[in-house]
Amino acid sequence: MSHYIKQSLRKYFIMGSQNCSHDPTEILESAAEAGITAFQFREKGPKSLTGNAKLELGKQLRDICRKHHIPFIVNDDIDLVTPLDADGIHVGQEDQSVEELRKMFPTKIIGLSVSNSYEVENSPLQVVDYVGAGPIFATNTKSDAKAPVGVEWITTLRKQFPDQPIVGIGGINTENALSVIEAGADGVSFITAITTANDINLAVQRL
Ligand code: TZP
Ligand code: MG
Repeated sequence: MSHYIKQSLRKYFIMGSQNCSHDPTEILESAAEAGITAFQFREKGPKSLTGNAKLELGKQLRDICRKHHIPFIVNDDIDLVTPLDADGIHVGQEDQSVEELRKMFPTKIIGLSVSNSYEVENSPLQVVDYVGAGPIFATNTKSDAKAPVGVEWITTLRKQFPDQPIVGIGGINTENALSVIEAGADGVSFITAITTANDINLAVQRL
């Protein structure tokens, strides 16, 4: 399981329609063709879809992931996990407890964001499949993002948890992705590195 998770975290693309200047299904299709290894549906914040429109977009994006054999993870929306038959769910520190989630979804992938040692000490990491560590670099994508923690946060986590699947998040692009991997992450996750790329194929290759 852990080996499969680590491989899936390698190039982990996250987005919702609010991040896209054109059709999100086209963007995901291009990214999947180019070789992303996982996708997270994060439909939230200003200009995001709600209700049935959100569900319908989720289904389309899920089908693209299925076609390309990559895990489809939903962000926060516990209510979407079953209707979308998602492969997993990613939550932050302020969301539903991961112990509760594990009871609800015994076999799904569960990811948890951790930004500092306090959060790590107070999180039951044994029930999660991977941690998202960040924001590593400054980002404008998430309005309530915490201060950047740098690749040192990856180094710290890797020392403390030699076998834990870890993915970096926040401000990761084609120029700095390697530094995140070199610090010990299993992979990188990113929104704007793809949604604003002129050439999605090239951006995924470089990442
Ligand atoms: N969580 C921490 S930073 C972030 C999220 C969802 C946004 C990442 O977006 P980008 O565009 O890759 O910096
Ligand atoms: Mg959240």
